[in-house]
Amino acid sequence: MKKFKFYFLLLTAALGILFCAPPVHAAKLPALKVKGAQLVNAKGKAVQLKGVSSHGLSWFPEYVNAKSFGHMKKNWGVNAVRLAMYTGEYNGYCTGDAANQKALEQRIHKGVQYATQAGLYVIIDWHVLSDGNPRTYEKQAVRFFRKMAAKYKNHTNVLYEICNEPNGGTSWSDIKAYAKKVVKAIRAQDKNGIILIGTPNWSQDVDAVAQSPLKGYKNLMYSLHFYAGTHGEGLRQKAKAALNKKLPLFVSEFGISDASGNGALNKREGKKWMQFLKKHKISYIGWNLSNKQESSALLKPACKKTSGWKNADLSPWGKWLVKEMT
Ligand code: IDC
Repeated sequence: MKKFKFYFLLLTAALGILFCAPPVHAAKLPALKVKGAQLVNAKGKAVQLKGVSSHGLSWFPEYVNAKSFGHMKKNWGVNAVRLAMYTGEYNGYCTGDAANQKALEQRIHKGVQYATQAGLYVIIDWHVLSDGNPRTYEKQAVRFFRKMAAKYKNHTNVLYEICNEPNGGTSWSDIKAYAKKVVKAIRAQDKNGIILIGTPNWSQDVDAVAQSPLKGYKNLMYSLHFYAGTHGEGLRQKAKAALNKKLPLFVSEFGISDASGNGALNKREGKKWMQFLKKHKISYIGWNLSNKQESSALLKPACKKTSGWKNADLSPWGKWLVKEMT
């Protein structure tokens, strides 16, 4: 009788462990930090993030799903994704209504969840573009990032990108003033998360930023964006000048089409850029995961799948980028 009771207890305990144990989460990704100009892991080893950006979350939300993120991790060699949330145009966070704002936040939360499950780093991108100067929606940005940082301070895989591409003549001193406020709000919650700061002139004038980067905070990096159909050696010279001053750079968006996101691909210049990024171990994120009829879309317009793509589903740019990353 006693023996029976013992085995019964053993069996229930085993079943309990099997069925009631908390769900298994993807292993926590190592926290990142910035050492000198380099992104590194806790052991100080250089880390190069490689990945793709969503198109605008209001335009193409369907690609933010668990299967697509899992597929890209397994088959495309990505270790990061970027969630591009426009602030101005087309149901932007700051121009749409409250319901739209809520829906966008939900998409971000889902995106972070899928990225975490897939074992990917994920960038929350405040996609300033038609709004030009990030100060236009500064209050909203502070509120948004305070909320995000409170929620994700323990997520070692989340990076904050606080202004995609300041433009329209916005000066570094304006961006710097904005960044001070947003970084302060993030740091009040999240002491260590990596923060990417946009730079003047569509995130190109990193040389100007290197003259007077933000002081007093660690783990800050600066965005460098290029489209190889438009930008070549001249922009790499700016990047070199910034690196000489030890400015941490992060290519949070790039393409090999022209800067409009369309037009012919320049693969030759693209190769030069990839060599440059490899040499300096700079992280890069390709624009954009969609099937839009434009040459910077990674999928063919005829492809209706939102995950599980074959090589034949990829646009010429998609094929090129996947080959680079794998
Ligand atoms: C473009 C998209 C295009 C969309 C447009 C909205 O590719 O489908 O209609 O934005 O204005 C950037 C921006 C990025 C642009 C991209 C191509 O960060 O939002 O996407 N680009 O123009 N900087 C340089 C190029």
